[in-house]
Amino acid sequence: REVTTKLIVGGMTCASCVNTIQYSLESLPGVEYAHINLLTNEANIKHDLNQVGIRDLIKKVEDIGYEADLFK
Ligand code: 9UX
Repeated sequence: REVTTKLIVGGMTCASCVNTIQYSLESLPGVEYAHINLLTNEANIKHDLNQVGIRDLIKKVEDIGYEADLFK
């Protein structure tokens, strides 16, 4: 099931952070794209819930040194 999840990402300081996070998320099987906005700290991620869940997305961002929470 394809869904788009919005996360709030903390700890991004420069454009390279955006690229790092985008690349890491898009390397996960089941992630179609990760679009990240440095100014709003939002990440919009289209993914297949059967392959990668919201917890997996958050864990990936945290594993590479940033903070992430589900946008509410
Ligand atoms: Mo930019 Mo981000 O120099 O971790 S890559 S701050």
